[in-house]
Amino acid sequence: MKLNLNEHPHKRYNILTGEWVLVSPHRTKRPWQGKQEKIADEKRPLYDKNCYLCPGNTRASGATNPPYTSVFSFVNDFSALLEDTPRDDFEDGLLRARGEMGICKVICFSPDHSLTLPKMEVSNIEKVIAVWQEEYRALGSNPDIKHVQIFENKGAMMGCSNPHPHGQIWAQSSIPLEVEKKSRQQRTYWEQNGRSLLKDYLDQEIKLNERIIAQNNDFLALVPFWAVWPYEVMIAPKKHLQDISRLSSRERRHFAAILKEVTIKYDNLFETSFPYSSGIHQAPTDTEEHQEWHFHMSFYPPLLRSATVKKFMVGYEMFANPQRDITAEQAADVLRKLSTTHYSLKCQE
Ligand code: H2U
Repeated sequence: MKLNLNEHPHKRYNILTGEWVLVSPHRTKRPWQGKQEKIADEKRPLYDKNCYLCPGNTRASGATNPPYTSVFSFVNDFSALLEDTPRDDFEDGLLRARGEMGICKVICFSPDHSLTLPKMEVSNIEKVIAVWQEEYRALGSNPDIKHVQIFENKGAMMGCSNPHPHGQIWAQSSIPLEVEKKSRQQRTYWEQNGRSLLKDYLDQEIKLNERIIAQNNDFLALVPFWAVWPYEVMIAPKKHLQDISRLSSRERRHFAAILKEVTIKYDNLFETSFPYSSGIHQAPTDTEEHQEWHFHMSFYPPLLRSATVKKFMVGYEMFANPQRDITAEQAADVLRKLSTTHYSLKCQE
């Protein structure tokens, strides 16, 4: 019998991390008697006097937000990493620790409390990307900062503490685990082939056209071959760019456009404000050149079957290995076919 990736249990290799995911396509045939319901979207006002992130409001720390009219970034009042931190090593027998310094920021995407990325104008998403670029440059130019992690937790299901559209940046004095794995894999490929690992992968995906869900002149959005989360998506530039600071204004516009397109498709999937954690992986900001790095943005959404039924990463996933049932190709097919008009605007089409 020959291995059929649509039928037989198999493992897929993640070229970026060097890890494997177990895929069980035959399990999608099992009966499901769980919940299927939709949840009504909460209608949010443009301004909420109780929101810590709305313009002009007082935050939990007592600081007051300016009456901002575009993107607004500030140092997190409850930062997980602090600038003024000893960076000594601690050793006691088998116990080891090390001081870690860093800077954490909150980025409000818009003054409008009711918005989310899929509902924002492309021109305003461009402004968010411009702030990500500035922050990456500014934080990364600090000689103590070796890595700048930009991310968004969207939805209460993902631990987001406030529905006001916002993301975070954690910049720190060492390279974190996920980034270190991707650095190693990309560096090895660069040294062996003199080419970018992710660029070669994207070129192969363009040829195969099985997992691509959206594209424009400068960007691709696809469900990676090795996706772990049911509707995981990666957005990456078609050109080899190490980090977001290198985007031209045209590329930034196309990045904003594809971000809107992907997040609209996500909302349309279960006709709900789709929860996810998204993050940008890009070249570390240590003193190395990092030619091997190809920046990309990944979306890890938990929902599986409806607005309320999520994939649980428990049991086998916790103790052994990540696992998925629907294949990356099935997920890509569903996402590709979804409308690029937000479901809330359907009756206005
Ligand atoms: P999350 O929704 O992803 O948790 O991000 C919100 C961040 O905003 C969170 O890290 C910070 C929290 O510490 N925050 C402030 O800095 N000031 C506040 O007044 C409220 C929340």
